[in-house]
Amino acid sequence: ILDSMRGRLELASGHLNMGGIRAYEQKFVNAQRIIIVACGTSWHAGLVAEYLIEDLARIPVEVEYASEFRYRNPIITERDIVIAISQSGETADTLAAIELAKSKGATIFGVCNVVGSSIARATDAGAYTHAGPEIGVASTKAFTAQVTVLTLLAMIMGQKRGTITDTKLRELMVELDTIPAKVTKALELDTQIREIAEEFKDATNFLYLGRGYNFPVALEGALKLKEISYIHAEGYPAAEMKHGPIALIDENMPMVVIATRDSSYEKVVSNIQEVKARKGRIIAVVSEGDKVIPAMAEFVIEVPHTSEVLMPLVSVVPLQLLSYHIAVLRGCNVDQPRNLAKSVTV
Ligand code: F1P
Repeated sequence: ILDSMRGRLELASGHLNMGGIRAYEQKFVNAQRIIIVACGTSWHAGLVAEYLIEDLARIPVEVEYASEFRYRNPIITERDIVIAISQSGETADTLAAIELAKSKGATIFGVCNVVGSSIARATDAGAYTHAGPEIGVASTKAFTAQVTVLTLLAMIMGQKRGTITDTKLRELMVELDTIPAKVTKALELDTQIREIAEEFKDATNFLYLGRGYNFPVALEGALKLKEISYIHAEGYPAAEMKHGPIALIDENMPMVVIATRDSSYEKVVSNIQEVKARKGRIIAVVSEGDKVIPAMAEFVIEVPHTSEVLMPLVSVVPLQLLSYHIAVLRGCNVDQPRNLAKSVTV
């Protein structure tokens, strides 16, 4: 697992199909808006991309469920770029969203894993994630590879549009190189996370909270748990908790809070206090060396620190491991979860 994770990050950052991006460089630079279409885990990678592109390239982004896109009458123009993200490259809803956007004259950029797949062929240009085939049905390594590619894309767009400085770009490039080692360290948390899984394997519900770049990670953590362990789980932006989900918190509710040190850290700390006051069982994912949250949470998972822009690449790993161990302890087949198809082609 470690080798393939290291390998895929190197591949994604080293052999990105830059030709695909370069050919459409001016379109990207002048884009009025970017619409991202995807399903499931790929949609969560799209949400991370929304933060990245708006932050680094200052282009407005909309992230759409491909499965819903065509059922309204979306406004799409020739000046829009549509980014379609898919691990399998065969997801029928994503293909249908691409066809609709194409018919309105938008430029379609694909982020796919499988060379020659239907989605890759339907797009005008694209970047392959080269993450190798997913062994199981549920996407895991596809997510980190997609986010890596989308990070590079946002950095390139930011550079071309002059919305990030050369110094900032260089800093991010240097930091990106440290990510494989940080992911390796996160994977080494395996034994600790298995112990946490033992504690929660009989839970019937889970809540996941995150803010900023960690909000899509919360959604992805909840989806992984649902997909492979069949436990009901929901992810929310941490601040949304007060607007409803707070009613669910009691001494039986496990709450996974992704609380790494970033610009919203203090706010997340106060969310944890609110959960604690209602006796929720807190499993916190924090940056290494955090002194505040370990005094409040029942379980603490320390991940290597990295800047918030790159944090999803690291913070998702313990959540994937948690879902994996809970599923295995419940006797679920993690590679072939019930009712799930590798490619959703209808
Ligand atoms: C999308 C997706 C996956 C999920 C499962 C079903 O697939 O929802 O995220 O884990 O495999 O399909 P894709 O378009 O990324 O191949």
